[in-house]
Amino acid sequence: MNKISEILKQSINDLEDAVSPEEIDKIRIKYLGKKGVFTSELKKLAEIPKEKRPEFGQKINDAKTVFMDKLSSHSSEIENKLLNDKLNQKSIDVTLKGFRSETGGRHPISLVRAKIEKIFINSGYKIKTGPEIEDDYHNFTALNIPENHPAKAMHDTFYLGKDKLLRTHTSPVQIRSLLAEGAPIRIIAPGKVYRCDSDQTHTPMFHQIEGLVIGKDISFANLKSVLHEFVESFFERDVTLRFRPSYFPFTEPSAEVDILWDEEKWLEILGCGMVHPNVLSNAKIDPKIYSGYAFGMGIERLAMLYYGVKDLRTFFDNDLTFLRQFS
Ligand code: 2U9
Repeated sequence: MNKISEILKQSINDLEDAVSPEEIDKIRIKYLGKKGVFTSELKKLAEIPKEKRPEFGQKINDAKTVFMDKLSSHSSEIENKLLNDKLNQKSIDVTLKGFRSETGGRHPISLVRAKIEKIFINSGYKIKTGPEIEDDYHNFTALNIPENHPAKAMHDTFYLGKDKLLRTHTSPVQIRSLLAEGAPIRIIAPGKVYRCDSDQTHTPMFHQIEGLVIGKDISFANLKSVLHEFVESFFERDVTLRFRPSYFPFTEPSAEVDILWDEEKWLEILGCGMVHPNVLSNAKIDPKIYSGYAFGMGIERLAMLYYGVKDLRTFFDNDLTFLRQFS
């Protein structure tokens, strides 16, 4: 029994002399390891008379508990001391400059979209948005593009199942606005559109802005002046426009608009026309009372001209070296 008290005393002394976690660990192994002092004492239980075993066993276990408590408290003390020493040695200079996280910039397509929106907002247009997943009626039928019409095939539609598709233009937004609000109306509809088409000049997703004005006595002359005004505000200079007769199922007459670039070549930038009477009727507007014009443009196309970007696909590569030029 006395020997156990001696061992405990010695083990506590050993712990008190220890100054590092490594030394603490050595002491733990010395006393509690497989061949450790307490372990060996427990093994000796078998050699002593049976009646004395419980008392002796209890004594060893009590001693072990005291030792382990001390080991744990002394170990924490050492770790705290080491941490405090470290903190005192390496004081923190709170006056040093911090690291500022880099801020991003807006994507060129967003910048051009905002620029176009601003021009039309200043002219009294309201912005309208709508779902990118549409149905056949709002994307085609209401726009005078009936079933089996070749224009429908032209649109390279992504179908999502029965009567669900990714809109091929933002025109369904205007149909929904007309049905909800009626005439007169003056709106622009910007947003993503989808066509199953991919090459150097086409991406499966791109951005459009379409405009729609319906009122009494709205004429093609109004359309021409609004678009001229818009193009000059956008490019911030005088621009020569050319209206070329064209065909869209939803407008009649229809035209494509070219601008004179570098005083030498004509570049197509948008399409437009007077809203087809069938489209007005489908949107519950009386074509005998109201008329209107509509136009549509691809934002990527305008962004390429505005910034001098040669390849459409660079807008979708997410290459930061390219994108940083616009922020
Ligand atoms: C309603 C009535 C008429 C929208 C129009 C165009 C002409 C047009 C193209 C430009 C380049 C699409 O992005 S592009 O490929 N768009 O030429 N869009 S008129 O006409 C409408 C829309 C809605 C109710």
